Amino acid sequence: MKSFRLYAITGEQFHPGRELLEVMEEAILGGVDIIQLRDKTSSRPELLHKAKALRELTLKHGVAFIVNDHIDIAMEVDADGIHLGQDDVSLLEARKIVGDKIIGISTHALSEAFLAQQNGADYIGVGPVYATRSKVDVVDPVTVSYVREVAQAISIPFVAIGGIKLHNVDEVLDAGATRICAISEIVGSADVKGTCEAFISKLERRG
Ligand code: TZP
Ligand code: MG
Repeated sequence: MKSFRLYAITGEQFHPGRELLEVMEEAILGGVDIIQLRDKTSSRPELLHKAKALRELTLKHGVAFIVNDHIDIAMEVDADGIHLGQDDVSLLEARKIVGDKIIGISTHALSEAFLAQQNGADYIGVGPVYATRSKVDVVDPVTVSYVREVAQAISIPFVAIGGIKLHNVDEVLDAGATRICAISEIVGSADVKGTCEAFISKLERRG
């Protein structure tokens, strides 16, 4: 898997009146190097349409494209990978379908993180670090000290997620995260590109 550091997930509810593609392209121009289509409300044809468009956009810019939940759509548009939660199809089942595509797994506890690592996840999501309103039925924040534990215990790439903003990302990086993911702070920004550039300069300061 190509390395990544700033991961943006779609969240159209955060940019009313602005087009999905326009917002995500701004994010890419600001330095995002991996994008996930996460959409819990659209119909399958709508999802497929968005996935095709984002696949084209990400290919144009050479950034990775991940589809949340829908393995069939990921396969149909030849996405780079899929992202699955603890209640989705199992990693081992998914691996049989997607072959060597990227598989990312959401984790909230070390036991889940170790299992994902052992079963061949390409990366894990670690969160929510802070409280977030971007996900329904979200578990309690795992906290930055948990991020520190993961950084010490896990050897596959992990991405910190959940309530991460420009104003608190430094403490997540201090805890050992080298990859950051955000929805609302990026796509809900009045200056999407500038926000991504600011994240990147904080990431770069840590090397
Ligand atoms: N998984 C854990 S927290 C979260 C997801 C999808 C939502 C993150 O959104 P935000 O707006 O960056 O808090
Ligand atoms: Mg899911």
